[in-house]
Amino acid sequence: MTDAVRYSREGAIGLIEVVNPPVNALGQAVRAGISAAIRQGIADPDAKVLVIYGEGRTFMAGADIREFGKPPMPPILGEVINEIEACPKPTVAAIHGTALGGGLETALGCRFRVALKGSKVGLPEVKLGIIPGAGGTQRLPRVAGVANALEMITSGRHVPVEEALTLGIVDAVVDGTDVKAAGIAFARRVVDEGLDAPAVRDRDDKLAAARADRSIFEETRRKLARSMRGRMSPQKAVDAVEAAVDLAIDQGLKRERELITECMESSQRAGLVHAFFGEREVAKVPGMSKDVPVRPVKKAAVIGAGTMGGGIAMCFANAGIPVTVVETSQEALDRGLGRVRNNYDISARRGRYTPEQVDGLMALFTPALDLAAVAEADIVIEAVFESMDVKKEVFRKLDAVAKPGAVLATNTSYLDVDEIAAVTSRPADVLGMHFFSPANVMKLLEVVRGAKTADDALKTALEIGRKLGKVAVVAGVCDGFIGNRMLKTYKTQMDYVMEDGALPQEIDAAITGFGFPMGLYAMGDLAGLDIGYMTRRREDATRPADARYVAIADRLYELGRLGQKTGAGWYRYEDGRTPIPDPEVEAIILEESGKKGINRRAFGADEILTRALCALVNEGAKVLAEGIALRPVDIDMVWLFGYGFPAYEGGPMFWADRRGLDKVLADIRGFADHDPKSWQPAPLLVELAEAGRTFKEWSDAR
Ligand code: 3H9
Repeated sequence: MTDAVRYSREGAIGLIEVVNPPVNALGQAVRAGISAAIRQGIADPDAKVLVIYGEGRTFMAGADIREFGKPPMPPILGEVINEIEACPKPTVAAIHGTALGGGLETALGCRFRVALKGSKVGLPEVKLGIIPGAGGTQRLPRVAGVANALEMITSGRHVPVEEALTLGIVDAVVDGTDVKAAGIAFARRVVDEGLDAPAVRDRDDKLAAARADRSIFEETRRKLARSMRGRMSPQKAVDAVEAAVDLAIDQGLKRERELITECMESSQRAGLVHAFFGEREVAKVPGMSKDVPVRPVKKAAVIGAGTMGGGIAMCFANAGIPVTVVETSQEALDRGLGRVRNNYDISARRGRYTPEQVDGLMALFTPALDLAAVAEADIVIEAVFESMDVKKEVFRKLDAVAKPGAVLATNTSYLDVDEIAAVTSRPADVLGMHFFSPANVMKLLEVVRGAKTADDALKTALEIGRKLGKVAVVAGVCDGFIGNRMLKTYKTQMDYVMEDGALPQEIDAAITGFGFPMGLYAMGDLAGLDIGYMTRRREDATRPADARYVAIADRLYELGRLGQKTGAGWYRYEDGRTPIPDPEVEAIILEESGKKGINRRAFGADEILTRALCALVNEGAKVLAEGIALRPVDIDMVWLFGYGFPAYEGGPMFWADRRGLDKVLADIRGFADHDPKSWQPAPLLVELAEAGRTFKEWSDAR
């Protein structure tokens, strides 16, 4: 046996304990250990029943994801589970925490499953670009029925064990916190009451409905083609469950193995696993000691009750943190909190909250008209109008009233955080917390570290981000930080492509074809064309006189085409939200190209996409070299969680590494031949491409 699995006995109960912190992942040592322990249990003459459970905070949370992409190390999990299932003595899985993926598959290899109240089970493999590969697609339908199994496997949902009990996935749900005791108690019932159950492989009754009416498979495939557009593994999961219905179990298991192998080798798996670890990695700030304390945050304050301020305040309330919301007029305050209430009421109508829960959430808000009301807040987030003068004024006042040690954050999306910090007597407490709109929905939070921001203030902001359910990424100070700075370069290139020959719908189709949920211009219509217009007017003063300037968006703005809210922008809208290409826009584009004497040419989707991605990667390389982003993975997570970059592509820097930086550079050089001014290859990209290295290798070596 290995150290990762222990065998012991209490009376007639053989105990197999998995000890592989933090989540008892089923790495090679655990697999070998379980296999050995099962054999030991079989050989132990005094053991009548065997109980498998996990030490620490959880049952097994699945296969060890770190082993993906490496040569398989025997024994493979499917074989170990077959061994459990073939065990001549009854086996009991005692579940606490989460039994996910290979964890649930292991439990399904047992004759019985008992779970502590509050724990969860699920097969979340599709979220990693694979399918359950150790029998989950064959055994789950046999206990839960085909429809339930398809829903669970294709969504990856973590199912509360109380629900799993009604679905037939677990046999008992018990109170208590001691999983070993719960396992032993259940095992005693097996001995004393002679409880018996067939092996899951021998159960066929729940497959009958889908055998009689197979329409569920096509229907599920059709739905997934829409809801999981571009994703390979959910479709493969349907194939695997269908095999459970069509084939004898051993053939079904074989088919499942073939299908997971295809998924394992796919680039989607690589991208999604990068996203899984990336989401966790960004929380760790290189160079920051573990000993840096987090300041306690019991109360928060948000200055400004506009769309952004209201959304940020909702994040705190949702996390159970009381929040004071400050505005300058009663009217603005009423309007802001009215919008918040309305948002909660909508969620309540959709069944997310009861009316009492909404009242409870609203009770966490304290409206205020005087900035002095923030005096007790441990963190204050300013979300006022995006103007340096206005923000400085707020921070001067904040400095006078906020309590010592409070973290003072600005929600600016591009302004210089150091300049704002400098008007206070405590720049070490000042940083940026850039939420994305709608703030209560979007998962990205850029935490902007100023030159003088203290480590503990930064760590506190990251920790708060985590509590609010965000993916918090550290960024340095520059215009637009990580995300908006890269967005600007990419958008500029797309504007050039439009002026040189493509239409908005062609550009958007290339982008959504890659997997973004929305096109760049449809997104602009959603945000409102007034936002970009204001930004461009702000930039007028600093834009070099000889810079190429595309005025198409200005023309639309001047016509009152502000996007969805006015029924027209880059597209026109008949139902308020479906973009319809508009000949009027095309005429304006042709006119603007004509004014500059541009001989418009056709752009294929591939060229558009390559230009878009190369623009992102080139700017990303500059962002990295300047230290604005700490690692390439930080850029990737910004783009996944803030801008809809398809998770299965991993993010722009991951995409570039996989494509090969030499190829990316060659493309950029090709574009530069025609437009050297806007396509200057980033020095870091050139250095790495010429050395045959990747962004990740460069980052890991630092
Ligand atoms: C599978 O099972 C395939 C099989 O069907 C077929 C095989 C043939 N492996 O999330 P946390 C690490 S696919 C390796 O912060 P929480 C994680 O990176 C698998 N490492 O904790 C982190 O490391 P660090 C199906 C893993 O309490 C640490 O553990 N299973 C794994 O917020 C703590 O994680 C899944 O997809 C793993 N499987 O959440 C479940 N899981 O401290 C994936 C976690 O160095 N896991 N780590 O940053 C989860 O969803 C969450 O981790 C869980 C706990 C809900 C369990």
